[in-house]
Amino acid sequence: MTQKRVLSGIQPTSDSFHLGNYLGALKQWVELQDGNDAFYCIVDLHALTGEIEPALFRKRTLASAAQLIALGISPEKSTLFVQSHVAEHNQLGWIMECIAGFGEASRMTQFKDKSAKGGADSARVGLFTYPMLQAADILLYQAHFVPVGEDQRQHIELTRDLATRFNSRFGETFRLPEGYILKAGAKIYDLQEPTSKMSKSSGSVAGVLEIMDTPEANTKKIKSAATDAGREVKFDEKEKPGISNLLTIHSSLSGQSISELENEFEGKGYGDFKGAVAEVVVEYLRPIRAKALELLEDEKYLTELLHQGADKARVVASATLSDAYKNLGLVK
Ligand code: ATP
Ligand code: LTN
Repeated sequence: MTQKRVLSGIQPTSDSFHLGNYLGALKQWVELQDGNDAFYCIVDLHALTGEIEPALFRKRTLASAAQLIALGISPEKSTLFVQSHVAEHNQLGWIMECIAGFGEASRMTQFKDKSAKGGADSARVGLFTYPMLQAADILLYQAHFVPVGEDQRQHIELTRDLATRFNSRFGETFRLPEGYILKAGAKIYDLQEPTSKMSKSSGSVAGVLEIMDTPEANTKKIKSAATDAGREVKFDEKEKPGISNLLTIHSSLSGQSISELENEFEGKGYGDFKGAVAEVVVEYLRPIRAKALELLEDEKYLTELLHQGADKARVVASATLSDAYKNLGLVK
């Protein structure tokens, strides 16, 4: 059986990834590198749609690479690269903008949410065209699967729509990708506001469990997580969003099922339960943080590795782009 192509991306928008990124997406990235041909991209151009802090870009891109490797992405098994190193992403991105309708782009909830936060007038055009660049990221690699969290489902649907439209109008060019979105862990919530998603750029500091945080900081965040009325440890997303979120986190990291955890903590209070969650999180992250810090000591190794990744990615991306140009009738 031939290997399946996998592609995904993550923005270098903070010094540290958080547990939502890991459980929603990165854990699946690690699993899918076995037996598949995986391409993983640090999408720095997408990160330009948020606050632009030149001094932080380099630092955060390298920190992202170090964390991805520490979390288990193996540069031998997967192709790890930076989006801006492969110019084909912008080139196909423009084509996708010319295929997409203004109306369908206006329906993207990520755009609506993020632009509403800063006031519609201050939203930049790049935030609006973001999903078309994302479609290019995916289609360039002829990906079968795209491991992402629940919040990205709509962008994957748009990507499929754009590919279908292009193929039927200009001839078979792109594979239709499928989202690879798990049921459990696909949406991890902010610890302080358990009805909003845990987010790098918009979460409350106290509500986001960062991979690079110290054990003490993460323990404190878990112990002061917002809890719900009552004192029973039960999974009930409607009535007990805070406890349900902590149950999902514990279960995803420890491998214990939610019902096993409910039984284990029957008759005990929220305090005991939070202590147990903190221990599971801290022990899980301890070696990962240590490994990432060690990798960050060797910037030369990290940049070389990313350049090698980009060289491999470019081979695939340029073949797809040249097909797309040819089918569009652009003169070679
Ligand atoms: P930002 O806040 O800067 O938009 P983010 O924290 O949402 O960042 P991204 O870089 O946009 O992170 O996303 C990386 C991956 O992590 C995506 O696949 C996304 O679906 C997933 N992801 C992000 N937040 C969560 C979450 N709270 N729960 C589950 N998955 C998540
Ligand atoms: N939009 C995604 C990040 C992203 C991505 C991609 C994910 C950019 N390009 C390609 C999968 C495939 C996000 O906000 N999480």
